[in-house]
Amino acid sequence: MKQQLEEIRSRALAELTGGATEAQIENVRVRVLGRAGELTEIMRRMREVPNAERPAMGRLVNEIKTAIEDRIAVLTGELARAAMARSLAEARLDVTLPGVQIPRGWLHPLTLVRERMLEIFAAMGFEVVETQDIEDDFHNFGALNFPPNHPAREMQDTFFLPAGLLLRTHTSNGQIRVMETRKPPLAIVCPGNCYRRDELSVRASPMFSQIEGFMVDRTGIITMAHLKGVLTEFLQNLFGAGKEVRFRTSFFPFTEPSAEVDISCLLCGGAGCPVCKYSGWTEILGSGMIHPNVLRAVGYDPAQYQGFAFGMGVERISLLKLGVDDLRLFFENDMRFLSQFCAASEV
Ligand code: 2NL
Repeated sequence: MKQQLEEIRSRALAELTGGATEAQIENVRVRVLGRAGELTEIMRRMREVPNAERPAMGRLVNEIKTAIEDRIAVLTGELARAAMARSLAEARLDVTLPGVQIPRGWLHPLTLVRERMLEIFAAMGFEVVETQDIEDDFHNFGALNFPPNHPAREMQDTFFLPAGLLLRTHTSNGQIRVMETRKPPLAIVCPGNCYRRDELSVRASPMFSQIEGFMVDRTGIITMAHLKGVLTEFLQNLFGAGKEVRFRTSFFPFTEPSAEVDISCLLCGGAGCPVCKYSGWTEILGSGMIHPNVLRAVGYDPAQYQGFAFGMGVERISLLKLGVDDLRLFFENDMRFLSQFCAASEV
């Protein structure tokens, strides 16, 4: 048995040399130390050994077992160190390299201008209400005192849909819907997209956006003076305190009296230049006192309630505000254009 043990030891240690692979090491471990391994087998036959020799034989078995286990631990450690060294050499990581820049988005210039406009109205106490783009004839035309044969109601101006519906041509529908469901005092602004059958051009688009607004209370409370005050405050806040504001008589079916509102030309400041066609003024928005027929249509008694309303195009104001000369640039989404407004917090 002693002879056998020495053979197991010398064979195992001969195989467990410096160049041994992981597989070779594992082979030896299973063959010698495994559950059915050579040393385990010897242990099982220990009772064949005479009593006197048994302790010495036991010590020898343990000594060989420990020697082989130690050798395996050393070799396994060497293999692991070599693997780590290889991995460190191959996968070099430079933690000082700059990271991958993730480009950061920003708001579209039309959104920036619209938000700025709404902010000014909100600061004056107006509430922002959004309603649907698809509307019926009553909320887009009828309630707004459009006569039955008004040209806006014709096929060539408006996108009509089946079932008597259409794409709203202004955001007045939102105001009609608010007045139908709520009682004054009300101060509301309605932003949103509008649609008209226009060719896309430098100054027109079949889809555009508006902000309309109105303020209504009992007769005598909201007057033309409030119209002038609110719109002057709005325009001087948006375009600069030094801008002059002018109210000019006009006509809309839904207001009486009506006023067009101009500001002194942004380019020449009123002196006259090709942009303002030497008038010194730029037309910005339309306004007026809400027509009694409109008040009646939403169920308000015109003898009891009165107020003003106004409407303006967001694209037109954006062109002026940002110094852009072609409306189509807002819709093409060319990054060379949009990126000029990525720091436009000063809008
Ligand atoms: C313009 C002119 C205007 C209104 C819109 C309005 C709405 C209701 C009642 C009365 Cl519900 N009026 N809106 C009033 C005057 C002018 O827009 O040039 N827009 C671009």
